[in-house]
Amino acid sequence: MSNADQLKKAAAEAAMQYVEDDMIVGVGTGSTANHFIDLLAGMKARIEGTVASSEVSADRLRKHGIPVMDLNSAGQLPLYVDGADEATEHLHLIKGGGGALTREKIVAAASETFVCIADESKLVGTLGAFPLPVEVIPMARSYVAREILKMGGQPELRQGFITDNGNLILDIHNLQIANPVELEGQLNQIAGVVTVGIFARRPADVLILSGKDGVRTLR
Ligand code: ABF
Repeated sequence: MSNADQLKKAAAEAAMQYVEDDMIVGVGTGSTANHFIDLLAGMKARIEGTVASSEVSADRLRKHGIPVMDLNSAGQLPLYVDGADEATEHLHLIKGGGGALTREKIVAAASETFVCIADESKLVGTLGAFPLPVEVIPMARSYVAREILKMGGQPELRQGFITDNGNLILDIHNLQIANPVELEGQLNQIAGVVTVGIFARRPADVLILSGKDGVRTLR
């Protein structure tokens, strides 16, 4: 396992302490979340099931024999564990590099505690060096891109990518996100935007960061 992968696994291991018996656990997407899924397999008999934030994660969960439930039948979730592309000390995040941001935002919204797991390289002072993913309805692609240009961002269509919901992703470059709560709201207001990859209005509740000196937790 590479060093980077070991750090991701360490963060996932630290998140296991939040999993309790009989829980329905919200499970995220990406290489860090994959470590969490693999660890969850070790206690699958003790949890009631999971809700997945993507088809890819649902497949991985099922391969381990972990039950995957529909959010509509699961109701409010006690816990959601997922990675991020960038995170601040205020627990604001950029997510969606893997394209699963809409379901991730829904699962985060429906969860009491959102535990974000990441290696320390994801911690930034200001969000925006990572291109901000925005999921858009296909017919609104050009309109949304023009509106984003007016706001000073450089939108780029993610080539050859369709989300689990049948939509497109614009990745916005050159943003210095000084006020994530405000920008999340502004982008959400553009007609045709489905989901913005800023998670600031509903930030993480716990941020587990792993580095060469160990794991630390921000709240
Ligand atoms: C998901 O996976 C996303 O929101 C984010 O884009 C990505 C992080 O992936 P990784 O853990 O592979 O860096 O959580």
